[in-house]
Amino acid sequence: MWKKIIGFASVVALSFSLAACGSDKASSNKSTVGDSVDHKIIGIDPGAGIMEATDKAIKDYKLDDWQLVSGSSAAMTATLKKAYDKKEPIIITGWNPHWMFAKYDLKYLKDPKGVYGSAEEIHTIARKGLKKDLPEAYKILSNFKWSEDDMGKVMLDIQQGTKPADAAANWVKDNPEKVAKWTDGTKKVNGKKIKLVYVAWDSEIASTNVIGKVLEDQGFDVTLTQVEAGPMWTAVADGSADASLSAWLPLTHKNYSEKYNGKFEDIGTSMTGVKIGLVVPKYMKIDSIEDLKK
Ligand code: PBE
Repeated sequence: MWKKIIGFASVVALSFSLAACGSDKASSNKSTVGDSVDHKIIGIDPGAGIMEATDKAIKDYKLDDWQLVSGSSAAMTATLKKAYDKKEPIIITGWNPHWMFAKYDLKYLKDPKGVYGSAEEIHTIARKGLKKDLPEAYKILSNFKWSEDDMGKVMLDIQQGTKPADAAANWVKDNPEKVAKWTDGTKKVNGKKIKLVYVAWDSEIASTNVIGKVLEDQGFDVTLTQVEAGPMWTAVADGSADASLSAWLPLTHKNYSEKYNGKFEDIGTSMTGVKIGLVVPKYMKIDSIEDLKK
C-alpha cells in the first residue's frame, strides 16, 4: 500500500512536470520554430527513402543544428497524435497516401530546392524469372493499379482497429470490378507458393494485404513477409522473395534501385502522383523548409 502511494505521488509529480513542459512549448515564448521542437524532425525506420531525403534536406537547407530522429511509422504517428491533441508544434516525415491527412489537418512544408522530388510513383518489382515460374501471378501483379481513395479506405479501416488481412478482404469484397480487371485473363492455380515482401509503412501494409488476398482467392499459397526497406530490395534482387509492392520511384528508392540495377524487374506502377516531404500541423505558422532556419 505504502509503495503504491509513493508510486502514485511520483506519477503525479512527473505529469506535473510534463504538463509544465508542454504548456511552455505550446506558447509562443520560444523564439524560433527550431527551439519549439528541440530542433527535431520525427522520422520513421532508418532504411526508408524519406529518411535519406531528409538527411539531404538537412544538408541542402543548411539546418546544421537539426536532428532527424529515427523510429518507426507507428512511433511517428503516435508522436504526431500526442502533439496534435495538445496543439503542440511537431515536424514529421510524411507521405501520401496516408490516413493521417484524413484524421488531422496537416500541410507539407514547401521544398523550393526540390529535395523530395515531385512526381513519385509506387512500383511493383519482381524477382528475375517470376514471369516464367508464376505467369498468372506475374500478370496479376503487373495489372495491379488503384487510386489513393481505394488505398485510403483500407488504411482507415486498419487504423480504426481492423486487422490488415480483414481490411483487405473487406475492400476486395466491395470492389469486385477492380479486382476482375487485375485478374483478367488469368487462370486459377492450385496452391502455388508465392512470397511477397513489404515494409511496415501504412500505405504498403494496405496494398500488400489487398494483393495477398487477391492472389489467395486465385488459388495461391501466399506468404507476406514484413522486413526493413534494405532487406526488402535485397530479397527481390536475390530471388528469396517473389515480388514487392513497396518500391517508391524515381526518387525515394533511387539508391536501392541503382544498387540492384539489372537484378530485379520493374513490372508495373500501382499508383502515380504520390508524395513525400516534411509535414506539420496546419496550426503551425511556418510554410517552407526554409522557415526552419529562422
Ligand atoms: N515511405 C512510404 C517509404 C516508401 C513508402 C514514403 C515512408 C520510404 O520513405 O521509403
